[in-house]
Amino acid sequence: MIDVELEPLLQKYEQIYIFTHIRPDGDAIGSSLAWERALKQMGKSVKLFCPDVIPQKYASFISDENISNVFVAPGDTPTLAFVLDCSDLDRLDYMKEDLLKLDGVFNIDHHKTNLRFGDYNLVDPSAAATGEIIYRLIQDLQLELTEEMSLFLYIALASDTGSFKYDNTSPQTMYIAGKLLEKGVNPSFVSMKIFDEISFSSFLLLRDCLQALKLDETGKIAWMSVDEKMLAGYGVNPSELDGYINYAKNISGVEVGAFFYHTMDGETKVGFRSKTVDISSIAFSLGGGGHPHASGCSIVGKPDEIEKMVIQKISAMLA
Ligand SMILES: [Mn+2]
Repeated sequence: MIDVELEPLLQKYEQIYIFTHIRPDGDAIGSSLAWERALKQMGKSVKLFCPDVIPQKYASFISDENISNVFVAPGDTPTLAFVLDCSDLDRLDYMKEDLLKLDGVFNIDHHKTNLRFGDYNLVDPSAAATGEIIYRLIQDLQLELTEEMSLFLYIALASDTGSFKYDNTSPQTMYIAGKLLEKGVNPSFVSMKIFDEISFSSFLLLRDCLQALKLDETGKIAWMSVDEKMLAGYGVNPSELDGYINYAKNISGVEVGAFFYHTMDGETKVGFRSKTVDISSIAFSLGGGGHPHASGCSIVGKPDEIEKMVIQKISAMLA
């Protein structure tokens, strides 16, 4: 699974950079923060990078945190980069080029489609979240799992399993979650802050989306769309759209939920969720990626044409 001995490799570097993906989710943020704390315990100088802003809902957990969206050149110090939760380097967006300035790239991920782009690769698709892999590394390196690290890892696991509801939730996931609770993590606080609470402005936007929700003639595909103007109208940040798609997917009889976010620059971000079918092939065929039941892609074109094309692709797949 891992193609290098981690400990001797870490001994070679005093400085370590950690990168995670654009539109960071709980796994990206939680696994990166836990790994940062772990490496700091080993006496390393660590910097965290993400090519995006961190959604507001994480603020209460990482208020003292500095995840930079501006790259800082490492100078003359040899620097090892860890890339967490990224199936390919395009997920680093404008920070992709910065990796080339570093001395080694260590890829840690759980997407089965991971391109193994690193000099070293630790890819385990059986892990429900990158946070699961980080938990195991912390154990293997015999580091202290603090309450704070446990909280970060719990957020990672809960995020990628939809609060332990998706079928990637394994006995291993629950075992680790149990160990994290033993460290003092409060599960109801995490669920409320990360998954349940939404701002009132986001609620108003959601109400508009639900009003315009569409169902195809078979009743198996439901979709919603928003454009950047609607978001601006309510003062909603795109990161707050997470979770809207579940309303479409959760309707009885619906197999696939789709969500379209049309931006001003002519790009549409499409999200897919499915109950049982593997929907990721559609995201891949459109240049995106993800997991069997949760994936997404970006398409440039006219909003109504994109919606029509995507819904046709889903219909063809379900037929
Ligand atoms: Mn993940």
